Amino acid sequence: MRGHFITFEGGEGSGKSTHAATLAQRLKASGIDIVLTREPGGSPGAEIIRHILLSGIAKPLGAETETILFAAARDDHMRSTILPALEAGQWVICDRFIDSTRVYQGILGKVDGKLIRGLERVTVGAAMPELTFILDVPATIGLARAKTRRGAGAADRFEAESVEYHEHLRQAYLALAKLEPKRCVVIDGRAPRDVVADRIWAAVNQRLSGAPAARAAEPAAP
Ligand code: T5A
Repeated sequence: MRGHFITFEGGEGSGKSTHAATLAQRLKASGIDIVLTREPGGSPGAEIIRHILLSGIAKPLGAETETILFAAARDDHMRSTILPALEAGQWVICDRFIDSTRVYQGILGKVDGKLIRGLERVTVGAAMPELTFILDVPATIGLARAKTRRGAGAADRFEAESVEYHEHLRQAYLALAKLEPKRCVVIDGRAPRDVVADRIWAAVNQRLSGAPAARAAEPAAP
């Protein structure tokens, strides 16, 4: 049986890593076999490309080259981590995925949609996420959280962009969610952590077959 594929998206500091990890723990505690992963990265080859992208050394090459690098990382991640896990019946939770490319490179970076869709077809094909949580927080809140979390460390390539850039990003995610309401669930990331976690848990149980609540409701085998 193929496992389920869930992704977390949103701006910087919106709580993706926190809630991807919380959901993974809750599913594990319910007896579901989970792979928690992230992009860019999630496989040895893709982690090398992550380092190049987030250091900012590829920025002077332009948004198209960055898009191709994100796609190269995704291709390795799909083949090494995501597809084998799904084929083995595990559930995959990924912190950022294709919507990050659509929004950061496509909408903000103005990279041609044809290139983005073509790379998506080659790297992801039919293995699209079934459920995507878009954590929504105003850019000022997200950037402040990201800054507190990183402490004295320097902002990475994308965190270093302006507040206007990040607010535009937020609106782009909300527009994307409207285009794909079956897959995307927008969650208010300003709510307290436990409230956000409970909303995510409820959506997983409502939308995915074989989720813990659905399994509990199934009649016991004779
Ligand atoms: N990128 C990525 C692209 O441009 N294209 C692509 O195709 C892909 C895949 C990745 C960068 O790469 C870009 C986008 C990104 O800029 P990253 O280091 O992986 O960079 O960073 P982010 O994904 O942005 O992750 P962040 O760590 O900045 O943010 P998260 O994961 O959204 O936030 P999280 O969970 O770490 O939380 C931040 C802080 O807020 C607190 C947490 O405890 C933490 O301290 N927090 C809350 N506080 C109050 N209330 C809540 N409800 C809270 N939830 C979390």
